[in-house]
Amino acid sequence: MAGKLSPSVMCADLLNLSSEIEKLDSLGVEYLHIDFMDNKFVPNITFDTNMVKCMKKPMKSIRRDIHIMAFEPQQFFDKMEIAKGDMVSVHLEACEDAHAVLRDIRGRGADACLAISPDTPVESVLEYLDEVYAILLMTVYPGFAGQPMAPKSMERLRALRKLIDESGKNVLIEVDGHVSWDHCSEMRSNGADIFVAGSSSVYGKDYPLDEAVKRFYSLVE
Ligand code: S6P
Ligand code: MG
Repeated sequence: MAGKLSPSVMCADLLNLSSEIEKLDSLGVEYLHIDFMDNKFVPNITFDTNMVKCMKKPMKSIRRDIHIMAFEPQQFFDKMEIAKGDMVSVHLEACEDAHAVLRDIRGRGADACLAISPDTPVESVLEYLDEVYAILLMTVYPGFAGQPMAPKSMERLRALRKLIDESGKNVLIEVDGHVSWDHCSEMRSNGADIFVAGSSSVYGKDYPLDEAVKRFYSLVE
């Protein structure tokens, strides 16, 4: 399977959100990465649940990749109108009963994913591998765009890929945080499948969006 792209909408031109989404859609990008924050689990706020819901409107083929950085994330699912076609990540560190939360996501027909922050051991996802579509491996500390990569991120990615492969389960790995032009190919060869692209790649100043997207795909084939 070729690498899939999930541009981080918090890095896009927020005053022209609809056309930003339409542009990605017409370029054939698989996912739109939507960071939702509660100002408790992480010290920041981005979009409210209504905005997360509204982002569905301009979408044709592109799908929502909703990354929920919030305690007890299931309280937001109804308002976001989570449904078939969505991919939804919740943080292991933020759920009292992650099994139940993942079940809730799957029950809505969406792809359920578990996110882990840089200080959470990769082995902690083992007991969830039967229940998830992907593991979202944070390669920065959640909360902000534009950060440097967290230490040991590449080693953690390799270790996670090995654990998943040895388990025999078909689980994808999504990487999120400083997935830069310099790092994305190495992440691909270390086992990442879905790439969250933000200010350090497609939303940087180096290339117009269409060129940036093409360049990204060529680096993560
Ligand atoms: C961080 C968030 C990420 C960022 C992304 C931005 O809390 O989960 O999805 O939006 O990391 O990309 P970059 O290239 O600026 O790190
Ligand atoms: Mg994110």
